Amino acid sequence: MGRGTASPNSWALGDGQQVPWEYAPAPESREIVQLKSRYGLFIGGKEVAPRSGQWFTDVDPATEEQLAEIARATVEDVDQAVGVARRAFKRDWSTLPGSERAKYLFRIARILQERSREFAVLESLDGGKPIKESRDVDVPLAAAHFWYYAGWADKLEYAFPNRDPQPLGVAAQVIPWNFPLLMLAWKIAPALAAGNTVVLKPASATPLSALFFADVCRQADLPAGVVNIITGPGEIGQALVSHPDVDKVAFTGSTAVGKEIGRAVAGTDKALTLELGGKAANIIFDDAPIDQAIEGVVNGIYFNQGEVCCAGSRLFVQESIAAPFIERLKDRLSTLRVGDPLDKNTDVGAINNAAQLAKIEELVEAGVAEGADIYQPACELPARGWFFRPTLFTNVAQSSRIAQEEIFGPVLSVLTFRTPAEAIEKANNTMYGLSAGVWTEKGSRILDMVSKLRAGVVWANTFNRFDPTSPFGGYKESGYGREGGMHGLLAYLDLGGGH
Ligand code: TAP
Repeated sequence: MGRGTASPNSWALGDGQQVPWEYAPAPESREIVQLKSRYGLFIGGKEVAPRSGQWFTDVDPATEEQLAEIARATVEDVDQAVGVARRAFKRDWSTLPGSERAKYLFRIARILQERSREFAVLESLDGGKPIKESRDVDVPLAAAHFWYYAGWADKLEYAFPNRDPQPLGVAAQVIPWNFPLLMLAWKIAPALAAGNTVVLKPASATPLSALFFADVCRQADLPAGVVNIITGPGEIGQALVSHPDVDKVAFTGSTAVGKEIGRAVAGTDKALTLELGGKAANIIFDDAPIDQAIEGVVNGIYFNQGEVCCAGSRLFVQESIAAPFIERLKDRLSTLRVGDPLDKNTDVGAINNAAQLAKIEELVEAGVAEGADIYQPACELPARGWFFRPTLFTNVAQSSRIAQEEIFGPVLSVLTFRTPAEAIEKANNTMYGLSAGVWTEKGSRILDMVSKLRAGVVWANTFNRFDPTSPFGGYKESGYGREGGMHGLLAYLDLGGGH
């Protein structure tokens, strides 16, 4: 299986000898995060105990140790949170001028930046993601969303001229565990900028950053009830999105749950946006800048352990360069450092939860059983925690499960093509349509491919780039509606004459 060595780094001595070396541990201190033993619900600006009197355990995926106990909300708690959000909408938030709402959003953005180290450590502790990613991507991007939408709050009539943009009311928002703080920002920032109030349910595996965000709301003096956070299992999410006094539902997560939510909302006048799964094609032409493309492929699938809805999980390499490209990719894989998420040198952290690890293992076994060739570098995995080696499959059939199903893990399926038409046909042969990547030096080819790929986002000569000004969303079973940019505002507004 493995080809690499435990220590892929070495100095050449000039006489042909290689002296191997290892990275010294460089752990970020977790002292900055002060965890309480228990977290209640955040309703009406206060932390309240759940009516159930029940709590569930939140664990660190890298150690399997308990981080805190989290409140298990009841349907009555959901009802209370929606009622509080409704009153805050009527009494405070919808009556404030946009420029006043903007002040709160700017304040939240600034506090997130001031507390960025704390949030970065927290995201890595709770989610298993490498600290360099939570520090350089999750937290700065979350703050950037609040900065960006703060700027829109008093300019809605300029964003939609000759219309009458009005907030929808109470937004029910349900988010997943792969980017807990960032998904919260994607949901809360545009909702608040547009004048809505929210009730948000984080994933049960990663509730902490949302609960710390409650503290940010208090610090920013946000009027009570404008943001409410409830925690609990999927059925509490179901109760929230089905609540009759909710005007808008925004969900990010699996396609299966997205369909359930679609059914729950059907026949009501609730507005709905769904951000679901993906199986993105990353397409490498023979004239691509190869060094950059290798980095783009690695970033595309191993960033956040591949637990990314828009991950470049299907690699299409033009046949003429496939063999050398795959060799170089394997060499690059052998240099990835897998381990402690809090270590600043770690490239691939822990898998978020045990169920997800089991799903990855099952699909990788299916890939082997279906006859694909597996490559995994011979890196050592920590003895405790949920870890999985970066994995690459070659000889993959289009019909194989690993080419069709979303694995949501550090697993890449490599396929080949000869012509641009064949690349398009194979890339579009999926039930998903969230994202894609094209690597070539020809601008005209990029434009041609972009117009034919059925994907909401297409990156050219880069991958996994996010910006608050840019809309993001899918085709087909990847969902509908857009988040980010002006499109993201639109999802929280009634422009008059229907939305
Ligand atoms: P889901 O089960 O879809 O969970 C996402 C969120 O929905 C969580 O907050 C979850 O709560 C809640 N939820 C579960 N069942 C619900 C229901 N019937 N009604 C309303 N809310 C409900 O996703 P997951 O278990 O976190 O991940 C499983 C798969 O989802 C992954 O393998 C991946 O394919 C996909 N996924 C996609 C994305 C994106 S960004 N598209 C992100 C994460 C996961 P609990 O956490 O309490 O169950």
